Amino acid sequence: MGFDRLWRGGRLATMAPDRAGLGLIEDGAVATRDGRIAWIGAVADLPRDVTADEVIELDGRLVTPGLIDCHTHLVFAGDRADEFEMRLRGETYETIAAAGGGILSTVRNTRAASQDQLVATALERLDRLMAEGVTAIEVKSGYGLNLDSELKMLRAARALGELRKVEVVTSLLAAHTVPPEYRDDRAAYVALIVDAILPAAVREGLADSVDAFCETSAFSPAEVRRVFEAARAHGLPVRLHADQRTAGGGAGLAAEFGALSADHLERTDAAGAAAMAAAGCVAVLLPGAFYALRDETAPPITLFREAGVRMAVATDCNPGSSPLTSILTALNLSVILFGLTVEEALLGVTREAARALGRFDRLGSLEVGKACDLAIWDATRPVELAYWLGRNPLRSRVFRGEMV
Ligand code: DI6
Ligand code: FE
Repeated sequence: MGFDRLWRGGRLATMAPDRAGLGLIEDGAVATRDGRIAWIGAVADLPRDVTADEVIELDGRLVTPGLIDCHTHLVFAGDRADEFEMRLRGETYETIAAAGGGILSTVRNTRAASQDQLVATALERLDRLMAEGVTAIEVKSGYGLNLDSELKMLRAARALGELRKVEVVTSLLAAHTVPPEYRDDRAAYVALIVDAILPAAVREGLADSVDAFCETSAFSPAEVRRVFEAARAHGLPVRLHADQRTAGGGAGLAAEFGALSADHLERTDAAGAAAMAAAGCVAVLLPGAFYALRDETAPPITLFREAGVRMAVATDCNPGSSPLTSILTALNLSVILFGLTVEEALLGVTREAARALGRFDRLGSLEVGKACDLAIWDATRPVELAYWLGRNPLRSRVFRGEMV
């Protein structure tokens, strides 16, 4: 039996759903052929006639699937450090946004930036995430808010996937906030999304899914509904920023449309959690935003557990509410601030994150046939990934079977 590469003698956290917990295989081996996992199991069970072009000894190290950051706003121009200082002095995210700052301040910078500039600044952030073992990342638009700039953002996101060994999944988030030129005619902006921006993104193959910000400061459930119906007509899956700052029935709305995920969810109630469970909608938890906004209402983890809602964890990397470029820090924050177990948190950046992207058929666990994307750690116990703050125990990253 011939493989391209064989890693042996490690603790494999497979995240396979047919195994308990993290699906650990002690003294395990994993082999790749043509970028996929061709064999995985205990070293003792390796076929006698096994050969590989390269054999790597793991010396007891922990191996996980490559990490997946399933919710980011990685592409943007400028920063909002000045607004951070205003918040430290007592202003709120909402008062800053109402005064024309917030998302709209990043929109001004992003509209003025070239695609190349957007790529260059996003690469710096992407490289930090990849250095922590990230092999797949979702990237949203939402700071363009017109046809040209939304497409420019999505093209920049696609370019990231060509420049680096990482899988990029895009979401069209034109429904992030109403741009100033449509302030007095919101319906016209929703129509622009539905009639022009979404169809153009689909034509160019730029959008893998459609997202919206359902919030009193952004879009109402009725407006989100129009965007989601258009997405459905184009055959695109949806996901939703829901119940973050105010309880608006966002979780139920996401479930009603069979959304891949509903995200944030600080103010989701039991009915919302039940609807999500019934729809198989993943709860994407974003502790970076909760932390940076000094929110005091954590998402209802107990309700999600009781209802059987799957939970993912992501950075929400963005210049306003979550200037976080570390998936390992997101792990730490999720266990400290939200009370996730280490197991839940690790499943949340692998298996459940893959589900939130609709890509669990190919990513998110170590199983034969899946992409051979691995994170190999200078650690033996899974808890070590959530334990350190600011220490990165990654030893190597494998993308499609290649050491990178
Ligand atoms: N929720 C968030 O936390 C980000 N977007 C969203 O819909 C914030 C984006 C920003 O403030 O720039
Ligand atoms: Fe977000």
